[in-house]
Amino acid sequence: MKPMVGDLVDFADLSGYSSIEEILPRKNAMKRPAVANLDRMLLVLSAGKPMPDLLLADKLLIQAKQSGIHPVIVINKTDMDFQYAQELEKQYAYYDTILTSAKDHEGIDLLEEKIRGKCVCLAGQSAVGKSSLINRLDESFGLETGGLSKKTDRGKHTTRQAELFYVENCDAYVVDTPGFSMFEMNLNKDEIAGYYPEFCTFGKQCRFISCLHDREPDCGVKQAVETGEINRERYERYLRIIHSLEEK
Ligand SMILES: Nc1nc2c(ncn2[C@@H]2O[C@H](COP(=O)(O)OP(=O)(O)O)[C@@H](O)[C@H]2O)c(=O)[nH]1
Ligand SMILES: [Mg+2]
Ligand SMILES: [Zn+2]
Repeated sequence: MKPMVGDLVDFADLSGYSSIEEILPRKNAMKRPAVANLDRMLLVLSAGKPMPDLLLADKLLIQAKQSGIHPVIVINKTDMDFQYAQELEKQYAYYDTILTSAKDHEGIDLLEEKIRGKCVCLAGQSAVGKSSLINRLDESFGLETGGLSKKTDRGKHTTRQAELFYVENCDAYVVDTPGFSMFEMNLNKDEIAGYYPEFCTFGKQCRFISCLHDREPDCGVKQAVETGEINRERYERYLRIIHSLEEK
């Protein structure tokens, strides 16, 4: 069954998976954002306002991997702070990343390459430019985009439902999703490291197979953080995630 363009997925009702299944027969499903049958998740980060919530980004990357969905990191708003965009690219060196500016029509060709022939969703915080990027793929979509709320510098949540679009010139189905700011993960702390590509590489050198890369001696991951081969900020956010899971 082919998905119908313009189909709406009720994002507010997370328990209502049946409505999504009716649109797209599921081969994989992610709870947040509530989308199914995806080849790829495009995680959009903003290099300017709103500043990216990288803890949320890391959790989404874990979630995508766990769901068997290949993540692509789209660093948007490069026109606002190109240096920071490059710094983000470095933090996520073990991922597939592209740099874009929806405002200046930069990197749209790279975006097209990443979605060609695929079914993808755009995920990420509110106001990072998800809907703006989809408009750049086909201006006739005319998606509503929103400014930042002056008071909070947070997004105004213009997109309220996950909506499916067909991009003709690259034969791609694209799901726009509303932004969100947090979610709970249903994972055990000892599973988390397995979803970090860079930890899998350097974890082979840990003394203990069950190493959490936290307080254990002879840890290959901690050594790689010291040498700069693993990004320290990514590692520190990882510790925050596993410690928050310990508290529960
Ligand atoms: N400077 C700049 N602003 C952008 C860019 N992309 C989107 N915006 C602006 O950011 C705001 C939020 O965009 P929107 O597409 O609604 O974000 P969404 O909530 O992620 O769908 C709007 O005011 C856009 O015009 C960009 O690349 N550069
Ligand atoms: Mg939007
Ligand atoms: Zn270790």
